[in-house]
Amino acid sequence: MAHPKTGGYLPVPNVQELAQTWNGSGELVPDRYVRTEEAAAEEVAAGCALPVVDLGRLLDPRSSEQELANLGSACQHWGYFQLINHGVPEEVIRDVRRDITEFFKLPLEAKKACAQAPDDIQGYGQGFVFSETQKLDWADMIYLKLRPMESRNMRFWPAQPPSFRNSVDRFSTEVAKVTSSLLRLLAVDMGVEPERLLEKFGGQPQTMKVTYYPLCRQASDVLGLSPHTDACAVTLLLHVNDVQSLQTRRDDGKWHAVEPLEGAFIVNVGDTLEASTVTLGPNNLRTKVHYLPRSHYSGKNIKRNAIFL
Ligand SMILES: O=C(O)CCC(=O)C(=O)O
Repeated sequence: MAHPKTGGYLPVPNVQELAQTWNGSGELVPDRYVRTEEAAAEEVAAGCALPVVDLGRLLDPRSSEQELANLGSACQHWGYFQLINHGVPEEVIRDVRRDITEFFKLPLEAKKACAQAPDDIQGYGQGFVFSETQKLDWADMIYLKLRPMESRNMRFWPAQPPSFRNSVDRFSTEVAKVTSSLLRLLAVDMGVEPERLLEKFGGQPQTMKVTYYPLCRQASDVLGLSPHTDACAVTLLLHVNDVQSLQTRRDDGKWHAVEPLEGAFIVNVGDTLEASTVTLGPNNLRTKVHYLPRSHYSGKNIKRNAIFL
């Protein structure tokens, strides 16, 4: 998602807290969250055939050519795919999910120990609030810079639960390996030298956004997250629970509901990767492919961990 400025966001009410009292109140959802027309604006196609890409097969010389065609097609027609056999150990995923879940269960005051600061987009709060009158997403989040190491500001890293920092650190290391492999493979698909994308994006910041979408009694009137594309090269999304609500628009122009496979990363082509399919080509014209960046979300009751590179 684009970060139009590097300063902080305007403070708004905590949605998890609001939902806790409002859901049982019988009152209508506060007007700043009502987006009935937007939420109903577009039809969602039935069923989901989001392509599944197997990193193990991509890295195996016996199957890499066939799987690379699968990867390329997913990036060109969907801008999205589910990545399986990605090699991140199960316990690393289990631990980060557990600690994220525990963090959001903490009382508000404890979570606020790592609240966003006025001049920084990191920390616990809400994202992309730039005006007192804009409509709001039905979600809270924590956003952290993970890499390079010197970009980490531990003031925003939860100290509760006590294993949180270690879990996120291990997760970040594993995800960095996955993204390096993907960037090499995507370069091959684009028809440029395998190291070309790594040279361009390898040193770029890795950030993590964990979003909590509280249950909403008026779910059809709110949006968990406004439609957007991601400003980064690639996003790896990990579902923390099994509530389905992510939607994506592919090149047929329709929205498709994503049904995540257990343990898979949902990988999203970001704007800068899409732009690379133009700028890295011969004479800066175009590589042999053109990727599609697109994503949309309208979540209701879910925590999700998105790593951006
Ligand atoms: O939570 C999701 O499913 C999507 C997250 C996302 O697209 C974002 O934070 O930019």
